[in-house]
Amino acid sequence: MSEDKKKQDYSADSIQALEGMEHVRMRPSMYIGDVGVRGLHHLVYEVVDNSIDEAMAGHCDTISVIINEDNSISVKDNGRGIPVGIHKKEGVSALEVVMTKIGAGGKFDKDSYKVSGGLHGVGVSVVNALSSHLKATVYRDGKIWEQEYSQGKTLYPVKTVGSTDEKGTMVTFIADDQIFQTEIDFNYETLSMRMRELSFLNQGVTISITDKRNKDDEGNFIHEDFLSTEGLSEFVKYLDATREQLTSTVISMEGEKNGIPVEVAMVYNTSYSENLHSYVNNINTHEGGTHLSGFRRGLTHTLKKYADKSGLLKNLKFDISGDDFREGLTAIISVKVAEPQFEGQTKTKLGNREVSSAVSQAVSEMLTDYLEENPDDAKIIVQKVILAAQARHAASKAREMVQRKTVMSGGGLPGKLSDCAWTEPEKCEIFLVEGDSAGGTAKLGRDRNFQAILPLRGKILNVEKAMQHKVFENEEIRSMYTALGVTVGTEEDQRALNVSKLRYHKVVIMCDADVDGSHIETLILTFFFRYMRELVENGNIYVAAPPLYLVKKGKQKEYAWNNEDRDALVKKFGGGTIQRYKGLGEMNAVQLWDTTMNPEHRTMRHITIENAAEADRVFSMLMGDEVPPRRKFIEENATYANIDI
Ligand code: 0RA
Repeated sequence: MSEDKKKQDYSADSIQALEGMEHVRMRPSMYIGDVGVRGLHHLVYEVVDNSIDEAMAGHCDTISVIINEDNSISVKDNGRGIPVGIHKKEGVSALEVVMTKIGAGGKFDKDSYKVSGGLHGVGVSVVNALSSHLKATVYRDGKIWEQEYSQGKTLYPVKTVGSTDEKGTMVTFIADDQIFQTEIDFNYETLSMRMRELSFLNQGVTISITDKRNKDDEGNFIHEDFLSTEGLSEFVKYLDATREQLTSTVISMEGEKNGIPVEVAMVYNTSYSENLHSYVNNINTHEGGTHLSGFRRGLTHTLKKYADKSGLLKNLKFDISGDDFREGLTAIISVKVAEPQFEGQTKTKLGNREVSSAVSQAVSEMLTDYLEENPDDAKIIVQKVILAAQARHAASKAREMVQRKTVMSGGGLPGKLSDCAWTEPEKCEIFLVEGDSAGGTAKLGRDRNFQAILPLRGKILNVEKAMQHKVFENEEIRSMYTALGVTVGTEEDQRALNVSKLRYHKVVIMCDADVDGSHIETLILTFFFRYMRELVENGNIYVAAPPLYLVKKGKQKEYAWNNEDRDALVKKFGGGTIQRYKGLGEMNAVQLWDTTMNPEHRTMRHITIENAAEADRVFSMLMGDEVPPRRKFIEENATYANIDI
């Protein structure tokens, strides 16, 4: 190729690269999902994923994530280092290609296919495009190489800045505040949770996180090291730490089926809930998909076959359904798929057909071996399944009552509900209010056009510890189903939830701002998490935040939601009296409207599930039998047990 032609090609390519970068900045949500808190944190995951790829290729065992004081993020690994030589086709350093070409990723490393890759698998160049500044440092061949960028644009060609005997890559970026609609402020818990999860999913890789914005009591930066030597079986034990295991061992397997790496770990516990978490290329597939259906099929088939053969089902008077095999089961399924097809509302449902039989076969083999080798455990498991089937029969009656009583089937709304006038669910809200008296105040204070009130009496049932039929028989819970217009159970699937007739798109839990109130709030959230998960996933659930104080001086009066604001108000007014609101009942209707219900002024907590596995663990801990971990959690989380994970 002539020099002229080369130059031409290069400039054509660089124009293309620029266009790619501009497209990312114009339509960031297409690449990172959204430009809110979630998207912001995805930037970190995207960069870490590149290091995880390097670890999975067997070249790296340590990854460090640092939240710097200025909320810039550094991710460092001890891999081979991104190549810095001239990339033949592009005519510039490979590092520059990786950092500036959208979709370049690790494509030119033909030996290792790209298996990780963020929710959208978009590559570190997208992070570069959305950063006001980014610096890439490569430790390789005895030298330290560096290149910096601004909004994805190269500031200078790759240069050497020193020598080293280390190997690896470090990326430091500052998210661009022109792009994000939220403050550039990383949540340590959110990042730490994801790093813990990644360490379970990639056993043997040490992933550490350091928060340089905060120090602990000893004056050290907040820091955690995650290293899982047992991978998924350790993950399962971590999730079930506060549950009672039914068998002494976790059943697990790791292998390849039809060229697809499959890992599974599972254990039965004494609870009644099913906790399946599935991953594709380290991404949590909330909506499931072919790998999950493969798991279910393999599990049902193998256990049924074993139970039939063992004669334990001989005198059973009713059928056993797929659900019965999964009651009290905690399991993780993790597969690596070269070209995953993601479907579904949130693009977290695996579509690849071939994965289903791979997982189903893997599970069948693993479980058949286990049952043959552990006949005592096998018997315990089959007996648990039989109990589940019995309970299901008892529950189906109770559930039918929930169904029959819903509005859609003409059963009428609960008497305690003060409904709103408007009928368009998009515009309507329902407040689930602790206690009849606060319910009365809320009813007076609300805007009756679009706000409905459902008072709930006292502590609702702890669904974490109750069998299904008890849940469906509970009056408060029944009134929630009816008021919300949500039904359960179809001919084919007894547990199927139907939220298509949801009568209010905002469901607001409103409890007292005290310990009891926060307990009730947790009970209600547990119910939604276990029995109406879809509403949580669809973002329908909110928690109202009533103020804690009213500060008054003369004619001036203002509300405060925490001690800092309270003190600031006292200072602003130059003294004054402080009224502590202990409960909603202490406010009159106008005050409740002003502070907590009026969409113009209120601040509500939006409940989302960032990390379903962790949410599951927290709920089972908060609501389970073991008191010490619960106390510890509540103490660590100050006044409120914070469960919006
Ligand atoms: C492609 C080829 C090679 C390394 C990498 C990519 C690489 C990328 C990242 C991103 C973060 N950390 C990374 N570490 C390595 C190496 C090719 C070779 O050395 O032969």
